[in-house]
Amino acid sequence: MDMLKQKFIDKASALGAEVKEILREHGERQVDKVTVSQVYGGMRGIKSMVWEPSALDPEEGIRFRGYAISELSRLLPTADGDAEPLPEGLFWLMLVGEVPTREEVRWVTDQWTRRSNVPSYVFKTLDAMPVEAHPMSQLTVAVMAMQQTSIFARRYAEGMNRTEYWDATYEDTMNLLARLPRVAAYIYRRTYFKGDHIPPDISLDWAGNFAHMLGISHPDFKSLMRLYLTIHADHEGGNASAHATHLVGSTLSDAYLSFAAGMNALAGPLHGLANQEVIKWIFQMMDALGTREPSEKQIEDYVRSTLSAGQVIPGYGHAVLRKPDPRFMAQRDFAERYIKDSPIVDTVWNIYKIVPPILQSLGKVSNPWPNVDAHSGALLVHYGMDQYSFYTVLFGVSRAMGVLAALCWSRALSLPLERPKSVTTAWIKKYLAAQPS
Ligand code: CMX
Repeated sequence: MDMLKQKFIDKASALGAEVKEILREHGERQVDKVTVSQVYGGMRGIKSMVWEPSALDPEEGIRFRGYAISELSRLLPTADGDAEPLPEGLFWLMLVGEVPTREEVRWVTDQWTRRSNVPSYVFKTLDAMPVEAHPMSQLTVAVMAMQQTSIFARRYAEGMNRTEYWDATYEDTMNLLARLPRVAAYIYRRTYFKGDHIPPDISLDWAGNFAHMLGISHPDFKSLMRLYLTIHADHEGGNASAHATHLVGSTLSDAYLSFAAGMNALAGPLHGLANQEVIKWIFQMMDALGTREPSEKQIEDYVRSTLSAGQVIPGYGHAVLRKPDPRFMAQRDFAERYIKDSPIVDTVWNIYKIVPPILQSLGKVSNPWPNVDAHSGALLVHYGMDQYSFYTVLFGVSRAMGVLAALCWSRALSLPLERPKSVTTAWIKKYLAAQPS
């Protein structure tokens, strides 16, 4: 058994025993009360699932196994000569709850390199699609094509014992994570560069090799990819892509089927697609104003016209966060360290000054602050990646680490089929009528 797998099952066995005990002693105790607004309102705040890799605090933002993003930058191993954390280290941390050593991170890089071969029929499947197909649709199709190679699906069909589900899920997770950069880079190059593909460089780390295969040659772009793939990896379990992965996984669908479901959720404009919408909106504003350097007054007028047209300001607001997203701040910090004089970055910073008070003044927006998507596109544009319809694929490659680490935990803890109860409005009315007001 490999060392990460061994470490994972040791931790999972210990936590599994603890959970059994918690359920035996406290199973009937109440965690929370549910309100009628929550029943109608997208289940906001209802505590109804466990998710080990990360937890989200409305004020402080995301913590991966208790560590804030600022701490990860200090604690996780980096590539030689780089300051940004290696995403492989975050995956290790999310899976087993320990900050890995340099050697352990190197081991993950090596594993993912060894497992990165993508069957040629997957590329042929992609080539059968029109290049105009949205890159997120292409990603889901490629993941579904790879499902044919699922170790979980094969072993399940052969009659696998349920005590081995976690093992097969771990194998699928490692293989899928290893292959995703290759698949995503293939989609990028076929969609925007007439299929002029760049072979992998196996001397590089996971994110560095991804940057290389995308074909963006600026050396800082590798650093950006390392940071980008780290900070987008997980946002606890209730967000739509994580929850969709979890829900589908709860039927014992394998990692490929489950992750593809999560990616379909990420492709929605209220979720991950917001990262493309932000830059699309900024480009539209610049075109409408006829300048690449809009003034604060011009931005303010454009924000108001967007709201009057009944549209949201993409990249602002959040279902849980109530402060500026630390992932936005981490990208701002990256821009401060690496980028001088970029009109697109300056515009993003000006939007950050202007949008929150306007949203606040509407009196209905729960969180007027920027989320992760408000900044990411500007960094990509700066390094020459202005094909914004690809941006959500980058988010998806990163998000795979969190949702698949969580899927390993679901299998190891034998979490059951997810099946919440729905009610009709007639039931709500009857229930309310029977309650003292
Ligand atoms: N611009 C304009 N109006 C906004 C807004 C924004 N950025 N954010 C919220 N509102 C509005 C909502 O549309 C809602 O209006 P109605 O009551 O008229 O329907 C009202 O404010 C209350 O919504 P909320 O409680 O503040 O926010 P929700 O939890 O319902 O939704 C989110 C959260 C992210 C969908 C919402 O803020 C939004 O649409 N933001 C823009 C899209 C975006 O950036 N999404 C990415 C989120 C991060 C990610 O998943 O990647």
